[in-house]
Amino acid sequence: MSLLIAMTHWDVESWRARFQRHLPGMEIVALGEPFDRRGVHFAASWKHPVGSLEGLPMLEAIFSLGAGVDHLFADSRLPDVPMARVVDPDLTARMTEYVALHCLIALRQQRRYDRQQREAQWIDDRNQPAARDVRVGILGMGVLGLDAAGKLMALGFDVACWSRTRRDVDGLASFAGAEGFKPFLARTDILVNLLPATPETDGILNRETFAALARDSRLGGPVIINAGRGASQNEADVLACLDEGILQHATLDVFRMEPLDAASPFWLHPKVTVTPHNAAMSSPDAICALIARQIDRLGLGLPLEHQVERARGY
Ligand code: NDP
Ligand code: OXD
Repeated sequence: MSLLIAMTHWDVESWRARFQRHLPGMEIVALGEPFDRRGVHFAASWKHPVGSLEGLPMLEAIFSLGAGVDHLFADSRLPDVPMARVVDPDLTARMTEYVALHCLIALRQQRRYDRQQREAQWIDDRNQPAARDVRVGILGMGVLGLDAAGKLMALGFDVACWSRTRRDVDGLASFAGAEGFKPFLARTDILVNLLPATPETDGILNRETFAALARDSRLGGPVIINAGRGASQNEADVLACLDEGILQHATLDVFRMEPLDAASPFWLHPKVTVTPHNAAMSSPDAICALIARQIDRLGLGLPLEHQVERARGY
């Protein structure tokens, strides 16, 4: 019985060694080398090549090596077996750190103070809004959104969320579906995107969305933070809205094309913060341990945890 490592861009040998440690009885094989296709019961994928999981007659499950699964659905020939994704407390905590960091930078106007420091300017400015005066709106209230929302509320921010289905969380204003979208945006000063990339969320961060954000922000204008997926942003609209003052600042961890091209205008834009898709790095060991646990569950006849719903696309 074997587990197939099906990845591009990552170092296969370090993953093989980790899987071997966590699954001592399992043969670990990888794309690009000869292996018995009938022996493969499990596949661990990060951006596997289209069609490369076909022709595995004993395949029982596919594991995404990340929290996102858009890379799985990018394969139009994906076998119809159960799929699971990464949900890991360490990854979740890191995403919350990222979101809280960038909300606090916006709240405390840190970029302005950085500028003033470079210019040796001491401006005694007492006009600091309190966190309670700043409305954060989180798109996507799943594992990551919920954790970030709780901690932002603990910092005092006025937090709302938008998701497919409503959330009943104390102190959190919940909006859902198409009818909830505009009211949600209208009370948002900092828009945080933690949505998965699906056909429905493609390009959701666009001019119309930005124009519907609150115009009476204590921060002086709407701020966006995208740590979900690049496919959710219309990049031409982000740049145009920053230049036109419809947006005040954009912090972007994800892009339509990654790595971001050296010629991209995002790099040098004065109102953009770029991070290299590392808002929430996953610990490879934690991922292998999670997959080993899932395989144990299947062996015991239990369903996979964190199962991906094919019809929803996440
Ligand atoms: P979950 O699946 O737990 O949550 C997804 C949320 O998005 C749910 O609240 C869901 O609604 C909502 N949603 C999905 N589609 C729609 C839609 N069409 N309209 C409204 N709401 C929608 O995912 P996670 O929180 O674990 O992760 C979110 C994403 O973050 C990942 O898919 C990945 O793309 C990204 N990510 C980025 C990382 C980085 O380093 N930048 C690291 C890890 C993840 P409902 O609750 O109703 O189902
Ligand atoms: C993920 C990511 O999906 O790192 O885990 O983007």
